[in-house]
This record gives sequence, C-alpha cells and structure tokens, in this order.
Amino acid sequence: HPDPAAALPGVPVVDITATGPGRTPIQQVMELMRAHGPVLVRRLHGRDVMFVADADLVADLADEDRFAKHIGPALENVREFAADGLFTAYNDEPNWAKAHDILMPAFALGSMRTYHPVMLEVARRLIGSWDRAARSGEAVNVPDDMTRMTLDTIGLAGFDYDFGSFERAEPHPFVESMVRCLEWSMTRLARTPGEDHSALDAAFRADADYLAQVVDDVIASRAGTDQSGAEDLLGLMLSAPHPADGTTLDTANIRNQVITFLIAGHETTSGAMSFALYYLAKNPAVLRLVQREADALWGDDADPEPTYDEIGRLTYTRQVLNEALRLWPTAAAFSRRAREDTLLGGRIPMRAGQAVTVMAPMLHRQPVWGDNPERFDPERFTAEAEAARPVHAFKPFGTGERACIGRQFALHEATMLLAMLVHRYRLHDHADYQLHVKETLTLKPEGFTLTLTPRTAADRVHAPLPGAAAPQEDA
Ligand code: FDE
Repeated sequence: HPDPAAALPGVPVVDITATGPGRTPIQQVMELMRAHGPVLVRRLHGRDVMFVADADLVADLADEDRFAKHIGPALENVREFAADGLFTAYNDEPNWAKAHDILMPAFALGSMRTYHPVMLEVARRLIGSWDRAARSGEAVNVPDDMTRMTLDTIGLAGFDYDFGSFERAEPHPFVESMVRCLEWSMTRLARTPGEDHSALDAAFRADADYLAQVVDDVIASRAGTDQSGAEDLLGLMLSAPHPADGTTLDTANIRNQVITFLIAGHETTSGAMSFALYYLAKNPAVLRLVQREADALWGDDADPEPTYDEIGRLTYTRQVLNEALRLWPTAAAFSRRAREDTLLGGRIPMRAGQAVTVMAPMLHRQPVWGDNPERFDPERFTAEAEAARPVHAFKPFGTGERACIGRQFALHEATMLLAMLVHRYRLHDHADYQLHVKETLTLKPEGFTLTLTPRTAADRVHAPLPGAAAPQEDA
C-alpha cells in the first residue's frame, strides 16, 4: 500500500536503514534536522516516524482538542516493565485518570514544603561525599553522584525507602538494572528484522524481574503499618480513595506506579543537574552570578540550613537550570497523535491516530531562540525574556494533561542542590571535559568529572550586584 508519510507535502524523507540509529538516536535526529530542517520523516527498515521541532508546529501539537499524548514505540517498550504506570499508560486506560487524580495533590506546589527536609537531608549526603573528595583531591563523577542523590531523594520522599546510595562504591543495582532496561527499550527500536535477540531479551527479563523485586521490597517495608496519616506517594497509593468511585489503586497498578516514579523521578533530574554543572564549569562568569545569589542568602555560613522559601528566591539558579534543560532536555522526545483527521500547522495532513515525535533539543534551537542558540545564556529565562517568547517554544516537561507531574519536585530538588554546591565549592574542570552525551532514552554528560576545593570566606565577598533589587516584599 502507498506509504502515507512519503506523500506529505514539503516533508523530506530520510532513510537511515544503511547505518541504523546506533546508540545515539536523539543526536542522530538532531543532525538530520540540521541538514534537512525541523520537520522530517525518518525511515528505518521501511518504518516511518515523523519528527518535528518547528516552533509553530509544536505549538499546534499542543492543542489538546486535536492532539493527545501518543505512546510511541519507545514507550511501548518501556511498558514491558512499567505497564500502566502514569508515564506509559494509554490516555483511555482507566488507571491513568485514577492514579493521576489520586497522586496530583502529592505534586501540587504546596506539597514541596513537605519534601523539603528530605531533599535537604539527601543534599547533605552528597555534600558529605564531595567534602571527602575535596579533602583527598579525588575527582567526583558528576552524573553518578547526581544519580545517587536523586534516587535517594525520590526513594525517601516518595516511599520512605532508603537506597543508601552514598554508602556504596558502585551505583545501587536498581540503577544498573534500570539503565539496562531503558537501553533495551531504546536499542530494540534499532533492530534489523530477522536477527536473533533472544539473549538480550532474556537479560532484559532478568533486569525487569529484579526491578519488580526491589519495588515489592519498597512496598513490603510499609505493609502492616498504619497508612492513614501517610501523605507521601506510597501512602496515597495505598490508602487514598478515588474521589469519583471511592476505590483505591489495585496492587498491580501500585507496583507499576512505584517503578514509574523511581525511574521518572530520578533519571531525568540527575541528567538535568549534571548538564547544569557542566555549563557552570565551562562558563565562569555565569558561575560567579549563581554563587552571588547563594552568597546573598547564606553569606559566610559554610553550613547553611536552606529554608523552603529561600529556594523560591533562587531565581538566577533556576534560570541556569532552565537554560541547561533548553540545550539538553533530558527527556528529549515526546509523541503526539491526531485525535481526528487534521492539518498540522494548516499544511501537513494527518489522519486520525497518526503520530509525530517532538524533538525538544531542536525545538530549543529554533530561530525563536535568537541567532546563537548554541550559546549557554541564562538571560534567556528572565521573566521579561520568557514573556516575550511564544509559550510553546520551551518543552522540557512535555505538554498538556500528560505533561510532567514531577516538574516542581525536580526543580525544587535541583535548584536547592545547585545553589548549595556552588556556595560551598570551587568547581575545577580538571580534565578539560569534552561533552559526550550518552543516551539511554534519557540524556547524560557521560564521564563528566570535577575536582573541588572548599570556598573560603574571601571567596564569598562580593561587590553588590549591579542593579540588584532588594528582596521583594509580599504585596
Ligand atoms: C512525564 C514527563 C514528560 C511527558 C512525556 C510524554 O509526553 O510522553 C516529560 C517530557 C517529562 N516528564 C520530563 C521530565 C524532566 C524532568 C527533570 C522530569 N520529568 C522529572 C520528573 C520527576 C518526576 C517524579 C517525574 N518527572 C514524574 C513524571 C511522571 C509520573 C510523568 C507521567 C505523567 C502522566 O500522567 O502521563 C512524567 N514525569 Fe517527568
């Protein structure tokens, strides 16, 4: 039958069957878009996927009346171990709406106040470990330590379960199994038909079984205790009745949600903090500004006790994180499907059910970002700059009702940690690190290491910031 994608007017078709997507499919599509423009069809073994980064088309795809989240082939593979958890549930699967309604309160902005002490406790674990490295002169592996920090944080904040990652020389085995499961989900898409992959599939099964076993452990350590006062994720899942029908989540779904949150809650956030530290290490002028912001709050106190409200005042630190997420949105792609026959952007015909994948790293490099989009510049995220830009030009958290539920959680955690780290250490790019982005569905700066020295009181003395405003009083 005729190939539908090939008929799309003005959309180039690029056949990558000869090379395959390799181990960096996101970066490959980025290259293809640099050569062919921000809308293209990628053909692999006769299978077509349309990729979009054009800002107007992405804005059109955000129209929830005409488009919805699509579970594409990569997420279908993730469903093999996360099933109907929030991230991978189909829109019309009843457990999506049910779990979404039950868990939403746990992610409302106000709930971050309850997670703050736990986030601070885990940030201090990281600092303990970096202090030891600073004393011995040893380098720290940034993505590995960010992963320790985010896994312990979601474990403790969500489930009152301690992964104890900083007491281990190697990553927790949960992380290694999870990374292999994500890699399997990604590389399975690149398979040449007819090859034998049974050994890989068996290894994947073993890893998925191990993840399930860890999750059963997390749940079991709570069973039998009184859940009525527990307001963390697991407490809500075990005891909160759905407002519509009064039932709670079933056991199988709870297991899928715990897997989902352990993965979604740490993998992307740790990548985001790693990229932010990478850009700070490479941009001393920006680093000085983040340090000033932290110093303005905590002065010479080498061991500050950041409060919840202080984190909200770290606006420049937040801009740095946003700018890192612009260049390397760690969940780089999400897919949308047409609810009905429609014209995408008024020009590309799509049939009901047809899907496209939004390529966020290239959306974030489109002309709306100015003529030097590769430049790291947190000034792009001042309130004025954001107000002047189309709202859908920045999509690191997806879009619509299936957008990231953990956004505030991730931003609070990451903003606090970044500010504490730059307040405490000088960062040394001792190895002149050259960026190498590793893909395991999510993105990480692989092999990025830093050496550290403690900042001194003299380091924290600054002239006042030019044009610095006094802290705003509530009106
Ligand atoms: C979601 C999400 C998304 C969407 C996807 C699609 O559309 O497909 C995105 C893009 C994201 N997410 C991103 C991100 C980034 C970062 C840093 C994060 N993220 C973080 C986090 C944390 C947590 C806890 C989370 N996160 C979670 C989540 C979930 C559950 C989901 C699903 C939702 C629904 O409902 O669907 C998401 N996240 Fe995120």
